[in-house]
Amino acid sequence: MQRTHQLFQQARELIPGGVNSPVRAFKGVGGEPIFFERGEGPYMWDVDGKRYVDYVCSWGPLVAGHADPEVIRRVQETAANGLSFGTPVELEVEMARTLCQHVPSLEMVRLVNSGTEATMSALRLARGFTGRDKIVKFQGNYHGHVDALLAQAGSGALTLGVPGCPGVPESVVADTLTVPFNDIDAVEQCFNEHGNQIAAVIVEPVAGNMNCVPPVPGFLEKLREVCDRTDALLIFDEVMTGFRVGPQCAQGRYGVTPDLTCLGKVVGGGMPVGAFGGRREIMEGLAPVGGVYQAGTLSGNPVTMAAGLATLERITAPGAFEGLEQTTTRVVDGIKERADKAGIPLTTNQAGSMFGLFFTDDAPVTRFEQVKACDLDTFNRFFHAMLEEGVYLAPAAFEAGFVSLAHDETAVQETLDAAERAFARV
Ligand code: HOZ
Repeated sequence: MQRTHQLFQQARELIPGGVNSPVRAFKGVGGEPIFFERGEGPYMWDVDGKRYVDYVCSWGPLVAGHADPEVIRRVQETAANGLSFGTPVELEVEMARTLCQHVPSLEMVRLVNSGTEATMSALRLARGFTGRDKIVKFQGNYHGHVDALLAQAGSGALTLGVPGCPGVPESVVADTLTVPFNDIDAVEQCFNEHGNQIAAVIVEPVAGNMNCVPPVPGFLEKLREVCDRTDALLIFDEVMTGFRVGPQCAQGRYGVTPDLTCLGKVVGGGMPVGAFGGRREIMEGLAPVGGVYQAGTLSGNPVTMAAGLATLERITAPGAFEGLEQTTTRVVDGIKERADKAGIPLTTNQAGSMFGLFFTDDAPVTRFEQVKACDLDTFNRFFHAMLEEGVYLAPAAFEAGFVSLAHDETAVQETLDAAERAFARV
């Protein structure tokens, strides 16, 4: 680990914490982050030459695996013609058409450069459309680092134990109402108190930033019902779940259609991207048609579109998603079997190609409080043991895991053998 250690020392001098996104810093699990330099299929190699089976997949986007030859070919071909024009390009029309075809709620879509931009813009649009200010978010859900949405957020804010966020004025979060995820009664109560002032409810339909927690039956339906009753908009943040929990995203899987949808990650196939869309009458509130302003120099750039389109073709091909889901089940069930054999309490969740490992016997895990009560020390020991065994899991107990189309039988078996050895020594 010589070179990775040296690079981290240099990085710490030049970049706050040595990282460009907090969860990467290994603060939750201890130790130092690893620098990587190459990926192929289900594997990636660190700068010291060690190989790992990867279950982070760049935090979700790499559903086709690392350096998928077709994705790389399309990126190279497109890049050769120029990286960005700051004008409309044909590939963004193709992307918009592809998204509207596969995502049930989309009639129109706007492309941006990150999931954070997508949620921030969707919120502004919802407020502009309804003429109301209040928004409802769920505890432990994370919607990027949007000021108004950092209240009781998951992901890095949770891992680092940041209760609020310095720099976010109280006035900015004054209209953010937070409710426990998967708590239907709390939603009802919140709407009874504030219903006619609420512009929107924003939710990760499968929570993926408090580990992986699917919705309980009736939860998403309840959100749809209260929004319909009060003329609030329902926003699904599918940045993580988009093309990850189903070929029609979470809204297709659970049969609940939001008014607005935020996307990112898989849609860019590993290039920076975000998107938000929904019903035409709402989307036409955006400038230049309507008055809600939103813009971006690199939005819809052709190279990102090429990577995203090639990736979406792979995951929406007939049978592809079903195969990916089966592989994920084999990984998750296999790890659980080995934990049981070793006598270690482990509960698992799975939604499509996303999964969660919880060191607890309090099953099923459906609530934020249960997630926070898990045995973090055992998770951290397991994480490091897996790392030694050549398996890269997310370096925090509050992040979901991801499987790709490239995870074949060999990679899965390597993972399960590694888990058996890791459980023997945690
Ligand atoms: N927000 C991401 C996890 N939910 C982490 C992104 C990163 O560190 O790259």
